[in-house]
Amino acid sequence: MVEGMSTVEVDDAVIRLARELRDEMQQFLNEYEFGMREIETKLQILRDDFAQQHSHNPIEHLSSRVKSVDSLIEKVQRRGVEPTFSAIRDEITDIAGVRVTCSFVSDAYRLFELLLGQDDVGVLLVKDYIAEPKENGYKSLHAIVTVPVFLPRGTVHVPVEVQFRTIAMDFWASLEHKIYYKYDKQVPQQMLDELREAAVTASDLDVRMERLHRQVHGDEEPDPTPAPPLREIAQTDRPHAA
Ligand code: 0O2
Repeated sequence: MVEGMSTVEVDDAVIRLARELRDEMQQFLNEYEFGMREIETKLQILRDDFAQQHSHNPIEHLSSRVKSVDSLIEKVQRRGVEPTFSAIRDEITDIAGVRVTCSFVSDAYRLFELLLGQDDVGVLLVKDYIAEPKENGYKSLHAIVTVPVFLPRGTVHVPVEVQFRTIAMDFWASLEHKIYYKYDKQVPQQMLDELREAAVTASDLDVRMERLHRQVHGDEEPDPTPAPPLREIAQTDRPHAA
């Protein structure tokens, strides 16, 4: 066999394999993109209906992202997940993420209840970092939900991480994130202390702003249902179902 010919055959096989892998990866990520869009639409509908009913917009900002391939690979390695699509699908539940930035804490809880109460939304996990902030001061209400996506090849139930927070919590989290990466995760103690104090200040601001808002709007808006404490909720257990 001529030496060069076998090299060409191997190259073709490698290229075919690479293309197959690329297509499989694209199909894998597309499912998360579609699930994310379903959740976004649900939140937009809740926002528009809420704004019409209560004459204030509960969502200041809605953002979403599908994890980049690099960041997904980093998480797969860090968590020691088997590098197969099936294992990644089972183990990594924040490939699709939606962030809901609300004006007030009560809006965050209300939207959480309304989204998680929908019949086609499954609940995998709730972490209430508003009721129980993280040690560093981080606050947000996290839920991993599943949403059905109807495709020609069948229905897939896609997990989406939804984070509900206020503008003040979002401001704090984005600054903390920048500091964390600027110092390559070795943030000086004095700065960590200041961040914790700033988190308390942000919470105070949330309380004051909501109090002012209620004074202006009177009692026309009901008190939000308190959120469940920090815990895991099995998919079959649907405490938020309407
Ligand atoms: P990105 O780019 O925002 O998605 P892990 O994901 O392994 O770190 P876990 O337990 O799966 O941890 O998730 P957890 O605690 O629910 O938090 C996941 C996401 O919440 C993070 O995603 C951040 O967006 C946010 N978050 C959690 N803790 C903090 C914090 O202390 N500070 C800030 N600024 N954000 C936080 P990613 O994947 O880190 O990044």
